[in-house]
Amino acid sequence: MREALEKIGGEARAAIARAGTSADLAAIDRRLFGEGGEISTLLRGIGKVPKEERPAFGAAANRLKKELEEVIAARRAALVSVEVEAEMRGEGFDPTLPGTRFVAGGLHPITTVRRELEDLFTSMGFDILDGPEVELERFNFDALNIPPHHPARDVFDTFWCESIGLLLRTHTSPVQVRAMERLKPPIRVLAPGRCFRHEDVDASHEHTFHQAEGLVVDRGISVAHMIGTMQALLRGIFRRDLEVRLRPGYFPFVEPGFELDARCPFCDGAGCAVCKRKGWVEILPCGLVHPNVLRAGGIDPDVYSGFAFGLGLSRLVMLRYGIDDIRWFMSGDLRFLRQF
Ligand code: FA5
Repeated sequence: MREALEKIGGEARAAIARAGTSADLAAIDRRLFGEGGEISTLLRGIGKVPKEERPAFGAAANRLKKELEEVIAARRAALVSVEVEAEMRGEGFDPTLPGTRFVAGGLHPITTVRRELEDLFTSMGFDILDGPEVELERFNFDALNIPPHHPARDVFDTFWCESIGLLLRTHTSPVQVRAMERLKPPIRVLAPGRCFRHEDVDASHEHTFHQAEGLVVDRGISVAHMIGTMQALLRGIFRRDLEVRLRPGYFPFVEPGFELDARCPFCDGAGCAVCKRKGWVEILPCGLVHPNVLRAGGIDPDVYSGFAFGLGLSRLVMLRYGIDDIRWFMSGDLRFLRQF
């Protein structure tokens, strides 16, 4: 066995010294250390060496392994530096050429529109906030004026985690309270992110979808500020002014609450397939922040007021690009993704 060790060592040292390129060296490395390589096989065979010789043989084999690894590393460094220099001296090498693009993918349409929204709201003085997707029951419901047993809990088809009090957030509204707890008024935040509901999935309902929460809190905030901000949002997304209207809507965390519609951007109100001949498209629910929610966030409702909205980002992206089925977004189908 000792002779075997010496033979492998001698041949390996000579081969490494002879290697003329880093590719030759890589082949030697594989021959010694790869699957079924000479050193690997030798080390695996230690068990067959007589018991009394085993410790000395094991130590010698490991010494050789370490030595050869070091010799290979040193030789590799020398060869690579010679090769790089040769390549740079060689004809056809132009260091001023732009690099090769190594990212082959593109942005998902939801990411594109989310980034546009973030730019737009940043330009209006908003901060962009993030919130946890696994949320406390307190933030998702209680602090939003939805106590246990309130019937409004039923409309959110919630994924509960087994541990008590945790769930996959059903909306981005929990970030409202988190923002109020952390920031002092004036508050202007946009919080885009994923939400989860135990939905019956169809062309317009997914179990995982995107929303963007907006919250403004200051002295004297009214519905007029909210409408102005929503018009700016629509102008940013559809690149022109769209008429809006408010319908009453119920959400326990706003009072008054509204559903905001816009004139259909595709037919200007004449009626088409997108707006189902109504001339209006639903854009988002919104309203003035309920005093109980301000209190839960540590803000005095006698001094401050605010508005909030919960934009269905996935649905807005569908509207913007004329996408007919929300399931395309997570389908991973390249025929769909390549269009953006
Ligand atoms: C909410 O989630 C409220 N938190 C919104 C809100 C925020 C109201 C602030 C008032 C003030 P709603 O459940 O309606 O509300 O959802 C808001 C939007 O998310 C919907 O208009 C829709 O565009 C989108 N949405 C809801 N469920 C789904 C789903 N399963 N798949 C895709 N989009 C959905």
